[in-house]
Amino acid sequence: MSNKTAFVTGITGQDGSYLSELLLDKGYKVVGLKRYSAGEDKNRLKHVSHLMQNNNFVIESGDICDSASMINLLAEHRPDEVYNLAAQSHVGESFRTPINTTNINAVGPLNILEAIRINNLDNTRFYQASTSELFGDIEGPQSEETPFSPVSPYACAKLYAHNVTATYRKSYNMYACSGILFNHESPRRGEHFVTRKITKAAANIKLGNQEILELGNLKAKRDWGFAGDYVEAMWLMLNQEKAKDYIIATGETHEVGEFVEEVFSLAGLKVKDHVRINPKFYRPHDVPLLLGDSRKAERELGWKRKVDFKKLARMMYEADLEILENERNQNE
Ligand code: NDP
Ligand code: GDR
Repeated sequence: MSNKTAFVTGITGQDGSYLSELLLDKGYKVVGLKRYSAGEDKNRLKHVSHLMQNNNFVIESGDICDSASMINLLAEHRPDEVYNLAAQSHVGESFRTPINTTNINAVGPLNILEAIRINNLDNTRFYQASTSELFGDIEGPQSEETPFSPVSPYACAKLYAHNVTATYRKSYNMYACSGILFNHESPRRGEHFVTRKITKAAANIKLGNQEILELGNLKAKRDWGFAGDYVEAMWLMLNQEKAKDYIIATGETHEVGEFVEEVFSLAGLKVKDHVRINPKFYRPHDVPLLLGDSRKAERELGWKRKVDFKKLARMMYEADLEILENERNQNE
């Protein structure tokens, strides 16, 4: 068992919860960063609430945009590993809030790198959550050799973070790397992302709570994996001899429309009876096709995905159905 400390930003998000479970299982102390909110914390922390009794799990309040809070928290905890998962992670939203997105997704990681440097944390390893969105218009298969061509404020800010992480690695000899992760989903996926929006709506329609699901571009193709598989790759990347960037993907691509078909057929529903297109959900520019080539990670890290497209769709639909049925039973 490890007696290391990991500092994880984005603890209230999908990946923060799976990564915390993995690290606690390995014996780490996990310090999770949560930003202040005037609202209830209970709901935001629901995916990690089962970890709260664990003495090795600590929540700290802070914000990656506030360099003072990053410097102070890293000085206090002196972590062995820092995983920067915090982001404004919705690509569509980044067109509506480009400045906020850039502050969080570009300046935020820089604040953390500077906090490591200023505190002389020479042995601290840094993981940056990079993304397949960096490839933008360059159609797949995308590997570590594929050039970047971002097409959203989200991806432009993430490209800055990707580059500045490599710059700190080269300039200060830091163990700093980026995982270029393709879309990964789970029952804990935020409800505004397309997979979860679809599985939740199908479950609601099945139970008679909803009639219509409105979506945008059904033609976009995505390489969808399971978040639980992907957080293992993050840990592997920080536990090598040398820091390197890796692609993490399934090597399969599917249209958004195929995900709809798969989930609606699980629910025994006809897509044409319930799904409508609303231009409101289109983006000014959408990434057309993502298909990752993660052979380098498979070869060098020994990483392999376990959950495929159909299993993922079923896992998410069944989890949403169960949540809604439990809610209905509680209200009866
Ligand atoms: P989520 O959107 O579920 O989680 C994002 C987290 O970041 C939330 O906990 C959010 O907190 C936190 N956060 C946002 N702004 C700040 C801030 N200023 N200071 C501190 N915390 C902040 O994302 P995922 O878990 O899905 O993704 C994790 C990371 O991986 C993100 O960086 C994302 O861009 C990246 N990524 C995700 C992929 C995916 O398919 N899931 C693929 C490739 C990359 P709050 O609750 O307060 O909003
Ligand atoms: P993405 O995920 O943009 O790939 O970013 P999202 O689920 O938001 O969109 C996937 C595709 O579905 C199309 N789409 C819709 N999307 C949403 N959200 N809502 C809709 O109603 C809808 N209808 C169609 C989108 O246009 C797009 O083509 C995710 C995030 O997790 C990023 O943080 C991460 O970096 C990338 O994956 C890899």
